[in-house]
Amino acid sequence: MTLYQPFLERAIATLQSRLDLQPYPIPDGFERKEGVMGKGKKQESVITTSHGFKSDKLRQIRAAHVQGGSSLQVLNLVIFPKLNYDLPFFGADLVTLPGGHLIAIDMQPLFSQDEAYQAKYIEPIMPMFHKYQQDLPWGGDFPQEAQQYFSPAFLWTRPSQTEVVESQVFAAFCDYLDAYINFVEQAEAVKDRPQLSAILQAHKSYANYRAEKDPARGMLTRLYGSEWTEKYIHGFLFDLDQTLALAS
Ligand code: DBV
Repeated sequence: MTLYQPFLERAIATLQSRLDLQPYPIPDGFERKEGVMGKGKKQESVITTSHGFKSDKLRQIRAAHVQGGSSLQVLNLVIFPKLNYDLPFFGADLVTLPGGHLIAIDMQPLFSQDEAYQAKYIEPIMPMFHKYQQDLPWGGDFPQEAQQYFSPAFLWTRPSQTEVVESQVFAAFCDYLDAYINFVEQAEAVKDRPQLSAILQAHKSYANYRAEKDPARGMLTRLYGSEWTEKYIHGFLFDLDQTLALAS
C-alpha cells in the first residue's frame, strides 16, 4: 500500500456513494504507464495510473497517481465542473519527493474577485481551513502567478513527517472533498448567457494555466519522454481545449 493509495480509494468511494458517477474516457496509452527513475542500484520502477469519472454536474473528475517507491509518490486529483455551473474546481496535489512532502488542497474559484461568489463558495469553508491550518502551517513561497487561481482556503503545507500526511492531511483531504460535494449537490444550472460566457472564460484560463505550468512536466518528461507527456497533459490532465475543439 503506497502513501496516497488510501486517498485515491477514499475519494473514489466517496464520489461513488454521493454522485451518479460514469466513467470518463482515458485515451489509449494513458491508463497505466511504466518507466524507470534513477541509475544503477538506485533504479526504481515508476508506475503512473490514470482514473477518470464524470457526473451530471461534473465534466471531468480525474486523477494521476504516480508510484515509484518511498521517495516518489504523487496523487494529483482535479475536478472540472460542467460549463453551465458556477462551481469552483477541486484540486489536490499530494507530492512526495526525496526532499519531502508537498501538499496542496483547494477549491479554486472561478471568480476570485467577486464578493457574492466568495460568500457562496469560500466563506463556508474558511472554518475548516482554519482548523487544519493549525496543524498544517503555510508551506512557504509558491509561484506568484498561481495566486489568482487559489482561494483563501488554500491548504499549502510541507509536512516533515509521513505520519502527518497519513493523519491530518488525510482528514483535510476527506473534509475538503465532502464539502465540495455538498456544493455540487446544491448547485443549479446557470442559464444566463453573459454568466455562461464568463464561466467558459474562467475555465479556459484555469486549464490553460495548469497545462502550461504543470509542475509535473519535468518529472513526467524524464520518465516517459516529451511526446507522451505533452499528449498526457493536453489530452487528459487538462483537456478542456481539446474537448472544445472536438465538439465544435
Ligand atoms: N502537479 C500537477 C499534476 C501533477 C503534479 C497534474 C501528475 O498539476 C505533480 C502530476 N506537483 C507535482 C509534482 C511537483 C509538484 C509541485 C511532481 C514537484 C515538482 C518538482 O519540485 O519537481 C501546486 N504543486 C507543486 C508546486 C505547487 C503545486 C505550487 C511547487 C512547484 C512550483 O513551485 O511550481 N498543483 C499546484 C496547484 C494545484 C496543483 C496550485 C492546485 C491544487 O494541483
